[in-house]
Amino acid sequence: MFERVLIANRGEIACRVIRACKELGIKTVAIHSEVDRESMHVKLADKAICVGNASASESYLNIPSIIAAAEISGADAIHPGYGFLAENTYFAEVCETCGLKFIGPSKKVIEQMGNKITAIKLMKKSGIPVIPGSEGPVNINDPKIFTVAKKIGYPIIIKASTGGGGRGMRMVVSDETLQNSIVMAQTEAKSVFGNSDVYMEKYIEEPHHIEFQILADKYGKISYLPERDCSIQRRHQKLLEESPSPLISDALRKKIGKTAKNAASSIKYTTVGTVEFLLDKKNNFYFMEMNTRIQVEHPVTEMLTGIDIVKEQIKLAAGEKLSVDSEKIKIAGHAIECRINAEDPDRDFIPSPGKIGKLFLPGGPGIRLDTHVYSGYTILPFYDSLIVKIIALGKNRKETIVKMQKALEEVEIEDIKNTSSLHIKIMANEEFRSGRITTAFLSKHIFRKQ
Ligand code: MV4
Repeated sequence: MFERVLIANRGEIACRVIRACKELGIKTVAIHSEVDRESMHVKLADKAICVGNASASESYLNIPSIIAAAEISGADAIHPGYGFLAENTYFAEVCETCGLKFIGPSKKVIEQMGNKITAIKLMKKSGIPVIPGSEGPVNINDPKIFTVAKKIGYPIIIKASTGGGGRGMRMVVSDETLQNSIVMAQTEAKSVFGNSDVYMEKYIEEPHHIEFQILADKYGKISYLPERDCSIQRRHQKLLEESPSPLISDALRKKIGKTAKNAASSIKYTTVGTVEFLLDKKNNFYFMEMNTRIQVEHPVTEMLTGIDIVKEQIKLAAGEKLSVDSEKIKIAGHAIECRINAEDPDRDFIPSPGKIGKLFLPGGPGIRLDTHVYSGYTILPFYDSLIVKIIALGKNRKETIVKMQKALEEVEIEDIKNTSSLHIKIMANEEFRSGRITTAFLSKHIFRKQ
């Protein structure tokens, strides 16, 4: 097992990882920017090192400074959390070169899955169902684009190969606008991700976004955990996640879960990761992408299964054998996570940073809070706007929704506009309560304009 882990992150996920390390008897090193001295992760860690200025590019993305901090503090491993350097192939490689264990899969797998075109090609080759599409990058001068369009049929979606978060995505409904949309997608992809490769896919209407958590050791054992339904997103940012999905039967769970396991196995995946699928109205499911990191929504699955995914991740990275079996997992009811962000829902979700006054957060049986904030803490404008993740676990979906509603009603974050009111609306919505949620839910039922 590792002796000392450096956590190359901030916020709630840095706190989450530090606590997991402490439970495993591992010493912890926090890094922070100039403006993050008062942050909770700095207080929780055994040691903290300032790695640069407020701007993430000068601190949490500053690879030379982070590596220097690890060497000076005598760390033997680095946990990247999510965001920042978590899926950066070059960072994983530098860690390896410097004799620091990167807590994640191999750099080769990070690279393969980071490029969606490569990922889809690999999955297709292994017999994993993929969305009908161009199976490679497309260019406007290539007449093949019209052949592909004819074969898969409109509507079509154009996606950036190294993209994510919905940037560079374009919907196309006919041949007339295809070339134009490809150019626009390429231009956006180039400016946002530095890579202009885009590909075409059949547009699946009102799909469900479901994902399976995977755990894998380096001896070839792989397990999958029950799915998370992440269909409720706003501008491609997840707002809430739940598990199990209200629309998936035990038989379908097993079928997609085994597919997720095969997907991970085919690329010799190690540690923890997530395989994302789109599910259409007829229960056809398609591989969409694989995330090679711990995700924001991992606590939903932890609540549901009692498995500490972060501790497992660290143990697997240290070379321990996987002790979790998919077949033996007990689903303890139903879990929902709401992400409360420092954003103003009445002003198009503009960020609302600033100093928190009085702070009242919910509690009680079946409520878990993952947060880094406290009364008097200043939410900084430089980083993401997540204040707290509220996770509720009840006997069934109905009880969990009630628990979550009550928890949300207890939230008071003085002086900071936040999204708890939006979540209260969602919990009260009949369509949501019925479980008929697709990716179109928010625009249809919550943000509907008169
Ligand atoms: C899609 C899709 C329909 N068909 N791909 C991918 C990234 C994610 N943030 C949005 N993505 C989608 N990819 C095909 N071929 C619909 C979406 C989508 C979506 C997916 C999950 C949750 C919310 C969504 C909202 C709009 C579009």
